[in-house]
Amino acid sequence: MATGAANHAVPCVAGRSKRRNQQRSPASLSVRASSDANTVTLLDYGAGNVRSVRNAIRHLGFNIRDVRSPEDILTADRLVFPGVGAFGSAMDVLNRTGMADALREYIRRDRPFLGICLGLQLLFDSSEENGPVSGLGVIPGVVRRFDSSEGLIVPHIGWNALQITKDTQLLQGANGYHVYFVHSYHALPSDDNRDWISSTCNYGQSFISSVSMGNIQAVQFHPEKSGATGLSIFEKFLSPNSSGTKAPPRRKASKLAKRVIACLDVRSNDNGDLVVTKGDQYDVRDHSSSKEVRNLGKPVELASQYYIDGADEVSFLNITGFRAFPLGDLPMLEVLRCASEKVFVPLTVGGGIRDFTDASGRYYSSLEVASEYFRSGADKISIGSDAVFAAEAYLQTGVKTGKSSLEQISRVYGNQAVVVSIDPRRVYVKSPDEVQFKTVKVSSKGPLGEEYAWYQCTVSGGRDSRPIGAYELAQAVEELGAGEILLNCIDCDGQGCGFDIDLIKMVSDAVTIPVIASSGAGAVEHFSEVFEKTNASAALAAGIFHRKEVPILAVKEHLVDDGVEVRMQ
Ligand code: 1PR
Repeated sequence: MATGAANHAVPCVAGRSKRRNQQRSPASLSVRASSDANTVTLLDYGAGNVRSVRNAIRHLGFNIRDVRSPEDILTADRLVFPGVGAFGSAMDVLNRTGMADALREYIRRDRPFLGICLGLQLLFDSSEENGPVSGLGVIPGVVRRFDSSEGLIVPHIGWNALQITKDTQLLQGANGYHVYFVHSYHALPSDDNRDWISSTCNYGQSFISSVSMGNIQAVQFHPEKSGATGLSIFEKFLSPNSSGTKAPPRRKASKLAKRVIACLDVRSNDNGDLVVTKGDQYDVRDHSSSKEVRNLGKPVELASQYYIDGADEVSFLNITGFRAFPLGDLPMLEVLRCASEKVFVPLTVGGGIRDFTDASGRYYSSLEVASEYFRSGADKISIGSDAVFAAEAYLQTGVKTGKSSLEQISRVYGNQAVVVSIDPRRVYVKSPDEVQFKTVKVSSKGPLGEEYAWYQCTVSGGRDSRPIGAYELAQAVEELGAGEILLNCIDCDGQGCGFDIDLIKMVSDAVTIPVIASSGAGAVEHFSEVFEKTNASAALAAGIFHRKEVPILAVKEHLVDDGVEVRMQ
């Protein structure tokens, strides 16, 4: 399914940059792009979503000329190649269309080239991904999967620190800065490719985070999602004379940072306006006489502010998406489109991702719903209720049908693009024998002195409880293709008393994919506690940020003081 080509949304006015406003008349735009200093050629072979790359290029003031044929590659002045999807299918498309040969020739001529993510990996001899599969063969070496057998969390998702090994204009000043990665495969340094390597990163072992030779550059990370650091790297490629030199980082950075995520629960209020709301244990209505849905602000404005404030990611949860057809929710799609033009860190969106038949009888697969979210600017989608049903079916039958939304979406977009959001409620028991689900010995006893609890999953925003525990669900969805878990806790949501450490430890020890701890943050100390006591990769909060009780920067400074590595801008 073509997923990346139809990104023609009307740009949000506030997302335009200075250079856009100096652009030429429509007549001059039809001149061959290769002679236009403000135009960059983009190789989007239609296997995934490159909207974020397009947004970053436009934000930096450049026009985009799409590659339609191998000749467009050869006539490019500057070529950006953001590889998406699996290595093998990308090479199939490139070989079939003649673009592989054109790319090799373009690179042989030493023309300005920037490969991103898979766009770096494809330069190598081959990859183990569903293979071995031959690559473009420009750089000696094999692309391998990160090894999770010793407990390494795979995919490698998040902000890792660049260790610059070669002086290049592209990465000038970026040494020690965190940039955003999301991948399961990586290229390893060797004697044969040493001359190419311009930076490495540390994750389990040292892997190649960028290569550079003459005018050929490629990065494993996503400059378009790496905040101000990434945009400045991107700009140095697009406009080689831009200075963009950064001061050395204020703090030593050497590994994958723990992430701090701002979450926006979004729904329509009683007037039909889409607002950011926030519940207490998932109840989002005011307890005054009005009983209105709490309105804490406008989604795009808040998301943009959190980006500026240093959020490592922003999540939108369409909390009533389970009720209606999400593609009918055009304001939500517009929110995504506008946010993605201003927010240059990853955006996740969830709510209502499932198969759906509308009033006229037309059937939409969950994959179509997810594709629309991706096209509108999401980097990851998050599945709640539907993942619970898929996990229950899988645990009952032991069969992966391949038909669940989770399986379909992760097969097409990769598991790193699929988050499963879990909404569990604590159920106290006297003894683990009372239930068939995994229990924990709780830190604080239950109301009747119970020493144990299990965490019962719910669907439809906590309205219906299901016969499955959070532990069992987490393991099942990992097997079905989830790349990350967003672990909420209804008991703690909005309470400000800290994360549910018992739950988060249990789940983060049970899976090898990243776990985002959510619900209950009320003070900076709660963030250090969750990172010290559990294996969580990220911590998410909503209420304290919306109510401006604790700034994101204060959270990060506290974490740094406590010895937790985080991204500082
Ligand atoms: O089931 O696929 O349609 O997805 C629905 C999504 O909406 C799920 O991710 C579910 O968690 C979310 N959701 C549904 N109802 C609510 C509600 O609040 N009534 N919000 C809801 C869940 C929980 C967190 C919250 C943290 C942090 N929100 O994301 O942001 O608990 O809050 P805090 O820091 O203020 O404590 P589907």
